[in-house]
Amino acid sequence: MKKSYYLIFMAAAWIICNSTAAWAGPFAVDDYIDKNDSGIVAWATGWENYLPGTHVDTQWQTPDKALGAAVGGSFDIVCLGRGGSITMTFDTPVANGDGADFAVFENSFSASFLELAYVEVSTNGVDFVRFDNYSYTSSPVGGFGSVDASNLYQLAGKHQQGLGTLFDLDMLQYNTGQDASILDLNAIYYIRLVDIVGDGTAFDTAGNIIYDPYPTTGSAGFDLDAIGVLNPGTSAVPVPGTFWLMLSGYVLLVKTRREKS
Ligand SMILES: [Ca+2]
Ligand SMILES: [Ca+2]
Ligand SMILES: [Ca+2]
Repeated sequence: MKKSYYLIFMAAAWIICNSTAAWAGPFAVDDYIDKNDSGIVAWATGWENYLPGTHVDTQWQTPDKALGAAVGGSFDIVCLGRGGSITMTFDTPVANGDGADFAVFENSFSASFLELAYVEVSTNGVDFVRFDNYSYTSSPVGGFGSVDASNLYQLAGKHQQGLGTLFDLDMLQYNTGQDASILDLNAIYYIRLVDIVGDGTAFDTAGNIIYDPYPTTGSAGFDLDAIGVLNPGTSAVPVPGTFWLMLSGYVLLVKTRREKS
């Protein structure tokens, strides 16, 4: 074999071997959207119940950095810390339209340093339903270890910074972990992210251990950049009580006049 052919052959073999090794799991890895995609029409407008876990420095504890459009860098984030959580809120709710309805942006600098979180949604801010989720990472990955995205399903943090992991509210109709019938899938005002501690103590819907980089310190756990909305619903604007009072007064007035005439 000529040297040049040999080099091409070796390069091709390397690419095939490594691409096979890179995506070895059962799940698709195209469940993301770029932060600049025109399909994103709105972003989270508020937050509540930020409960940072351990091993997170105060400089990463600014929830306002998860508001508005995704920045796609490492720093414009709120860090959840080990086992921490936050609820993001939306002036206009997320609705169950065609395909994916919202996207969660984390700040990973690579396609394999994946810090994960459970995703839970709510209509009323009290009753939350967690998306069924699956993780087939078979062993601990260490503080700087790699996670294969194709082993993950419906977990936030599956994709690197600038690429939001997509979630489809329609999938909640097939949820096995939690019954989603308590939700109005066309009026999701709250999305809660719960950091997964990757030391072997957290589980997916099937009971598999979910491993992710552990231990990490300083900005341990999931780092939220933003949540983008692809399918907005109609915000229910409550009719003020004074309106009904005035209307019933008017009806009474008309009725009285008619009776007199
Ligand atoms: Ca949908
Ligand atoms: Ca982190
Ligand atoms: Ca941000």
